[in-house]
Amino acid sequence: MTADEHESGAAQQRQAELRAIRDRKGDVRIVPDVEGRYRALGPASRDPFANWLTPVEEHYVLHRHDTPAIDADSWTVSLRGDVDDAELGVEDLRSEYPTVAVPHTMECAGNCRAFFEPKASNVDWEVDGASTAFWTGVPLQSVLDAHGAASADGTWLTAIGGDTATDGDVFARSIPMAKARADCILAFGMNGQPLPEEHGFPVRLLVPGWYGVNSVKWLDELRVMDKMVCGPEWDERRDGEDYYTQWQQRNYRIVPEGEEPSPNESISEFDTWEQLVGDEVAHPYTYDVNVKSVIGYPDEGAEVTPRRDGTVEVLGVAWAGDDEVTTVEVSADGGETWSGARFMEPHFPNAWRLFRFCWEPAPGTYELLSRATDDRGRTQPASIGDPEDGFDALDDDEYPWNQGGYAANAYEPLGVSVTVEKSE
Ligand SMILES: Nc1nc2c(c(=O)[nH]1)N[C@H]1C(S)=C(S)[C@@H](COP(=O)(O)O)O[C@H]1N2
Ligand SMILES: [Mo]
Repeated sequence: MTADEHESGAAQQRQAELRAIRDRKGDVRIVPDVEGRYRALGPASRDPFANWLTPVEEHYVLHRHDTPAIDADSWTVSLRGDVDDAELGVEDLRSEYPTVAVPHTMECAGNCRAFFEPKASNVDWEVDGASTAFWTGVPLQSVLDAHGAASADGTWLTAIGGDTATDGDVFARSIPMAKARADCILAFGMNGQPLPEEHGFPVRLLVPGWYGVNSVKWLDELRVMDKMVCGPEWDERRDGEDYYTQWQQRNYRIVPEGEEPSPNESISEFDTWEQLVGDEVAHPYTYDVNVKSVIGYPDEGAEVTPRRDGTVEVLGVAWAGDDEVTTVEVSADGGETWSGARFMEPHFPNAWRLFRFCWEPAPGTYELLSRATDDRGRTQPASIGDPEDGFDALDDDEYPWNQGGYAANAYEPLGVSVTVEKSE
């Protein structure tokens, strides 16, 4: 087989998988991927952003390699490193540990990449790479404790996916042990249903409030370490086969134009925004999600007729990772003036909040924007900056352009244009 034939076989397989997922899910679109590598699907409309819970069918999907065919009866998660070695069967996990359900707004760190100018590479997400589900599984802390895992400050947990690496790049992510023990779960259910194969069947890591990349699907191994995956023993193709640092040290880093991401063995700041504004990490890792909001109703380009009392209800969601959104404002004049929206309770940690704004427009065409602020006083910036400004863009209320198009939370590109008709 020539390299080209191999390439086209892989491309066909990817297309077939994308179509199969779309057929199972229903109301989703295949999201364009400029390099033709990922499997990316998102909701076909803004409807999920006008509702708190995202149906499994509309939950976005993203992964890099083929979905592995896994026999759940024989599948095990291996525990390795500074912990008692073990092979955890999926049924054993279910029966030996307590079951919990946790809400989580999962957002791909590349969400909203389509608004970068010039274009950043890979999947061209608009607002569609974010969804909220209730995840069922077992607390990771109880599994780690039962096997004597190290937990001193500076301990890391590396999760390795069971998807077959396409170019030798095994899907592995490292998170600090403190987060692993605080609220992570080994998940086997989603909104009360068994985990679908494209979401990580039979078991995935779930890291509440942090970018989706950390929630490793088809979990194969958990390794307790004194550093992240970093260094030659992880960086080189072990046995001439695979390497583990691609998704931790190279991709999913916020890197300005013209720079290479510098690897780190350890860091102590896990809030993505704090890494951006602080000095510890030159090229931030995408961990805790930045504050953001999206209007779900009216949808982009909608024509609406006010109710008898002259009002139009604007609905949307706002989230801030493992921080809490405290304020959402809405503007109907492109950001000149802002009014406060109200939250619709209940509020769950690590999940978005549904907001409502009662709007009284005259007939005409409007640009509706939303802007959220978190409990640490951080507000979404207005726009995405230029490559030459680097992280200095923040000083001008602009989110820094970066090579991978990661973690952008600027509000202007996410607005909707709405035409208001005369009320009856
Ligand atoms: N094993 C494995 N896990 C993975 C990925 C992957 O490619 N392989 N993609 C990650 C990324 S980048 C995201 S955003 C989430 C998406 O999860 P979902 O498809 O269930 O929405 O899965 C993460 N877990
Ligand atoms: Mo992602």
